[in-house]
Amino acid sequence: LSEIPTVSSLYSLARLGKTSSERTPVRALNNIISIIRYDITRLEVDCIVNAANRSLLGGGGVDGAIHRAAGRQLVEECADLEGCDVGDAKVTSAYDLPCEKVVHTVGPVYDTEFHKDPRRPEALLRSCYRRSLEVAVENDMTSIAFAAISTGIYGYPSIKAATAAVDEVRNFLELPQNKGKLERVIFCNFEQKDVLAYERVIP
Ligand code: AR6
Repeated sequence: LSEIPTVSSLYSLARLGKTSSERTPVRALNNIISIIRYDITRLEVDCIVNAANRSLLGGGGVDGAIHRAAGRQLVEECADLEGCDVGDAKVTSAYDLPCEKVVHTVGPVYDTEFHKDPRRPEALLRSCYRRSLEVAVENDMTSIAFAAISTGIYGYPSIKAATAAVDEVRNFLELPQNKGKLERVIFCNFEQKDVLAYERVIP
Protein backbone atom coordinates (compact mmCIF):
# COMPACT_ATOMS: atom_id res chain seq x y z
CA LEU A 1 0.00 0.00 0.00
CA SER A 2 2.91 2.35 0.55
CA GLU A 3 3.34 2.55 -3.21
CA ILE A 4 -0.23 3.37 -4.09
CA PRO A 5 -0.33 6.49 -6.22
CA THR A 6 -2.90 9.21 -5.81
CA VAL A 7 -5.12 9.08 -8.84
CA SER A 8 -6.03 12.45 -10.29
CA SER A 9 -7.21 11.25 -13.69
CA LEU A 10 -10.95 11.53 -13.19
CA TYR A 11 -11.76 10.93 -16.83
CA SER A 12 -10.17 7.51 -16.98
CA LEU A 13 -11.94 6.52 -13.76
CA ALA A 14 -15.27 7.84 -14.95
CA ARG A 15 -15.01 5.50 -17.93
CA LEU A 16 -14.45 2.44 -15.77
CA GLY A 17 -17.14 -0.06 -16.51
CA LYS A 18 -17.69 -3.71 -17.34
CA THR A 19 -14.78 -3.74 -19.78
CA SER A 20 -12.30 -2.57 -17.16
CA SER A 21 -10.76 -6.05 -16.96
CA GLU A 22 -9.11 -5.43 -20.33
CA ARG A 23 -7.62 -2.15 -19.19
CA THR A 24 -6.87 -2.83 -15.54
CA PRO A 25 -4.90 -6.02 -14.98
CA VAL A 26 -4.83 -7.10 -11.37
CA ARG A 27 -1.22 -7.31 -10.31
CA ALA A 28 -1.01 -5.81 -6.86
CA LEU A 29 -3.01 -3.75 -4.44
CA ASN A 30 -1.61 -0.55 -5.88
CA ASN A 31 -3.25 -1.43 -9.17
CA ILE A 32 -6.59 -1.77 -7.43
CA ILE A 33 -6.99 1.11 -4.97
CA SER A 34 -7.54 4.76 -5.93
CA ILE A 35 -8.42 7.96 -4.10
CA ILE A 36 -10.41 10.60 -5.94
CA ARG A 37 -12.38 13.74 -5.19
CA TYR A 38 -15.56 13.49 -7.19
CA ASP A 39 -19.34 13.26 -7.10
CA ILE A 40 -19.95 9.54 -6.54
CA THR A 41 -23.27 9.70 -8.39
CA ARG A 42 -21.36 10.26 -11.64
CA LEU A 43 -19.01 7.28 -11.48
CA GLU A 44 -19.45 4.52 -14.06
CA VAL A 45 -18.26 1.74 -11.80
CA ASP A 46 -20.08 -1.54 -11.15
CA CYS A 47 -21.30 -0.35 -7.77
CA ILE A 48 -21.16 2.64 -5.48
CA VAL A 49 -21.49 2.47 -1.70
CA ASN A 50 -24.02 4.79 -0.11
CA ALA A 51 -23.75 6.17 3.45
CA ALA A 52 -27.36 5.40 4.33
CA ASN A 53 -29.35 5.36 7.56
CA ARG A 54 -31.13 2.40 9.15
CA SER A 55 -34.42 3.11 7.37
CA LEU A 56 -32.75 2.99 3.92
CA LEU A 57 -35.39 5.48 2.84
CA GLY A 58 -33.04 8.31 1.93
CA GLY A 59 -31.73 11.35 3.76
CA GLY A 60 -29.24 14.17 3.31
CA GLY A 61 -25.58 14.15 2.26
CA VAL A 62 -24.45 11.52 -0.20
CA ASP A 63 -27.59 9.48 0.49
CA GLY A 64 -29.76 12.36 -0.72
CA ALA A 65 -27.56 12.89 -3.78
CA ILE A 66 -27.76 9.18 -4.69
CA HIS A 67 -31.53 9.03 -4.30
CA ARG A 68 -32.03 12.22 -6.34
CA ALA A 69 -29.82 10.95 -9.16
CA ALA A 70 -31.27 7.40 -9.14
CA GLY A 71 -34.92 8.48 -9.22
CA ARG A 72 -38.06 7.34 -7.34
CA GLN A 73 -37.63 3.66 -8.12
CA LEU A 74 -34.66 3.47 -5.76
CA VAL A 75 -36.65 4.41 -2.68
CA GLU A 76 -39.38 1.99 -3.75
CA GLU A 77 -36.90 -0.90 -3.88
CA CYS A 78 -35.31 0.23 -0.60
CA ALA A 79 -38.71 0.17 1.10
CA ASP A 80 -38.92 -3.58 0.45
CA LEU A 81 -35.60 -4.21 2.23
CA GLU A 82 -37.04 -3.41 5.68
CA GLY A 83 -34.08 -1.34 6.81
CA CYS A 84 -30.49 -2.23 7.57
CA ASP A 85 -28.52 -2.60 10.81
CA VAL A 86 -25.58 -0.37 11.62
CA GLY A 87 -22.48 -2.07 10.20
CA ASP A 88 -24.42 -4.12 7.67
CA ALA A 89 -24.95 -3.58 3.90
CA LYS A 90 -27.70 -4.31 1.37
CA VAL A 91 -27.74 -4.01 -2.41
CA THR A 92 -30.23 -2.52 -4.87
CA SER A 93 -30.36 -1.67 -8.55
CA ALA A 94 -29.05 1.76 -9.54
CA TYR A 95 -31.88 2.94 -11.85
CA ASP A 96 -30.90 6.30 -13.41
CA LEU A 97 -27.37 6.26 -11.99
CA PRO A 98 -24.51 5.35 -14.36
CA CYS A 99 -23.36 2.47 -12.10
CA GLU A 100 -25.06 -0.94 -12.05
CA LYS A 101 -25.83 -1.39 -8.36
CA VAL A 102 -25.90 0.59 -5.15
CA VAL A 103 -24.66 -0.98 -1.93
CA HIS A 104 -26.28 0.76 1.03
CA THR A 105 -24.39 0.58 4.27
CA VAL A 106 -25.20 2.19 7.60
CA GLY A 107 -22.26 3.73 9.40
CA PRO A 108 -22.06 4.43 13.13
CA VAL A 109 -23.01 7.82 14.61
CA TYR A 110 -19.57 8.42 16.09
CA ASP A 111 -20.44 10.07 19.41
CA THR A 112 -23.41 7.83 20.17
CA GLU A 113 -21.43 4.62 19.69
CA PHE A 114 -18.32 6.01 21.40
CA HIS A 115 -20.31 6.69 24.54
CA LYS A 116 -21.52 3.08 24.63
CA ASP A 117 -17.98 1.77 24.22
CA PRO A 118 -14.96 3.63 22.76
CA ARG A 119 -14.17 0.60 20.56
CA ARG A 120 -17.60 0.47 18.95
CA PRO A 121 -17.26 3.17 16.26
CA GLU A 122 -14.23 1.52 14.68
CA ALA A 123 -15.66 -2.01 14.89
CA LEU A 124 -18.89 -0.87 13.25
CA LEU A 125 -17.18 1.21 10.54
CA ARG A 126 -14.89 -1.70 9.67
CA SER A 127 -17.96 -3.90 9.45
CA CYS A 128 -19.53 -1.44 6.96
CA TYR A 129 -16.54 -1.76 4.61
CA ARG A 130 -16.26 -5.52 5.03
CA ARG A 131 -19.97 -6.18 4.51
CA SER A 132 -20.10 -3.82 1.50
CA LEU A 133 -17.22 -5.66 -0.14
CA GLU A 134 -18.81 -9.04 0.62
CA VAL A 135 -22.13 -7.95 -0.87
CA ALA A 136 -20.38 -6.52 -3.94
CA VAL A 137 -18.46 -9.74 -4.60
CA GLU A 138 -21.58 -11.88 -4.02
CA ASN A 139 -23.22 -9.82 -6.78
CA ASP A 140 -20.29 -10.25 -9.21
CA MET A 141 -19.26 -6.62 -8.99
CA THR A 142 -15.63 -6.04 -10.00
CA SER A 143 -15.33 -2.30 -9.40
CA ILE A 144 -16.60 -0.46 -6.33
CA ALA A 145 -16.51 3.16 -5.18
CA PHE A 146 -16.98 4.05 -1.51
CA ALA A 147 -18.28 7.32 -0.15
CA ALA A 148 -16.46 8.21 3.08
CA ILE A 149 -18.96 6.45 5.34
CA SER A 150 -19.92 8.27 8.58
CA THR A 151 -17.55 11.23 8.01
CA GLY A 152 -20.34 13.74 7.32
CA ILE A 153 -23.50 14.05 9.40
CA TYR A 154 -22.48 11.07 11.58
CA GLY A 155 -19.33 12.89 12.74
CA TYR A 156 -16.60 10.25 12.40
CA PRO A 157 -13.15 11.94 12.40
CA SER A 158 -11.71 11.74 8.89
CA ILE A 159 -8.26 10.38 9.71
CA LYS A 160 -9.63 7.64 11.94
CA ALA A 161 -12.23 6.75 9.34
CA ALA A 162 -9.71 6.60 6.50
CA THR A 163 -7.35 4.46 8.57
CA ALA A 164 -10.05 1.91 9.37
CA ALA A 165 -11.45 1.94 5.82
CA VAL A 166 -8.11 1.36 4.11
CA ASP A 167 -7.06 -1.34 6.55
CA GLU A 168 -10.35 -3.20 6.22
CA VAL A 169 -10.25 -3.04 2.41
CA ARG A 170 -6.67 -4.32 2.43
CA ASN A 171 -7.62 -7.19 4.76
CA PHE A 172 -10.46 -8.14 2.44
CA LEU A 173 -8.39 -8.00 -0.75
CA GLU A 174 -5.65 -10.10 0.82
CA LEU A 175 -7.91 -12.99 1.80
CA PRO A 176 -7.11 -15.92 -0.53
CA GLN A 177 -10.77 -16.42 -1.48
CA ASN A 178 -11.03 -12.79 -2.63
CA LYS A 179 -7.91 -12.70 -4.81
CA GLY A 180 -8.76 -11.40 -8.29
CA LYS A 181 -12.40 -10.71 -7.47
CA LEU A 182 -12.16 -6.90 -7.41
CA GLU A 183 -10.29 -4.97 -10.08
CA ARG A 184 -10.86 -1.50 -8.70
CA VAL A 185 -11.67 -0.05 -5.28
CA ILE A 186 -12.13 3.72 -5.26
CA PHE A 187 -12.30 5.89 -2.17
CA CYS A 188 -14.48 8.67 -3.52
CA ASN A 189 -14.24 11.77 -1.37
CA PHE A 190 -16.16 14.98 -1.65
CA GLU A 191 -14.49 17.28 0.82
CA GLN A 192 -10.86 18.31 1.05
CA LYS A 193 -10.56 17.11 4.67
CA ASP A 194 -11.29 13.54 3.58
CA VAL A 195 -8.99 13.72 0.56
CA LEU A 196 -6.18 14.87 2.87
CA ALA A 197 -6.99 12.10 5.35
CA TYR A 198 -6.73 9.41 2.66
CA GLU A 199 -3.54 10.93 1.29
CA ARG A 200 -2.05 10.68 4.77
CA VAL A 201 -3.13 7.07 5.19
CA ILE A 202 -2.13 6.05 1.65
CA PRO A 203 1.07 7.90 0.79
N1 AR6 B 1 -20.30 12.20 -3.68
C1 AR6 B 1 -19.36 11.68 -2.84
N2 AR6 B 1 -19.31 11.95 -1.52
C2 AR6 B 1 -20.25 12.79 -1.02
C3 AR6 B 1 -21.27 13.35 -1.82
C4 AR6 B 1 -21.28 13.02 -3.21
N3 AR6 B 1 -22.19 13.49 -4.06
N4 AR6 B 1 -22.05 14.13 -1.02
C5 AR6 B 1 -21.54 14.05 0.23
N5 AR6 B 1 -20.45 13.25 0.23
P1 AR6 B 1 -22.90 11.91 4.83
P2 AR6 B 1 -22.83 9.98 7.03
C6 AR6 B 1 -19.58 12.86 1.34
O1 AR6 B 1 -23.27 13.01 5.76
O2 AR6 B 1 -21.88 10.83 7.79
C7 AR6 B 1 -27.68 10.98 5.54
O3 AR6 B 1 -28.71 11.85 5.88
C8 AR6 B 1 -19.45 13.77 2.53
O4 AR6 B 1 -18.55 14.82 2.27
O5 AR6 B 1 -23.57 11.84 3.52
O6 AR6 B 1 -22.53 8.51 6.95
C9 AR6 B 1 -28.07 9.52 5.71
O7 AR6 B 1 -29.41 9.30 5.36
C10 AR6 B 1 -18.93 12.82 3.59
O8 AR6 B 1 -17.51 12.70 3.51
O9 AR6 B 1 -23.09 10.46 5.52
C11 AR6 B 1 -27.80 9.30 7.16
O10 AR6 B 1 -28.88 9.74 7.96
C12 AR6 B 1 -19.51 11.46 3.19
O11 AR6 B 1 -20.11 11.67 1.90
C13 AR6 B 1 -26.58 10.16 7.43
O12 AR6 B 1 -26.60 11.18 6.45
C14 AR6 B 1 -20.56 10.93 4.13
O13 AR6 B 1 -21.33 12.02 4.63
C15 AR6 B 1 -25.31 9.39 7.28
O14 AR6 B 1 -24.25 10.19 7.70
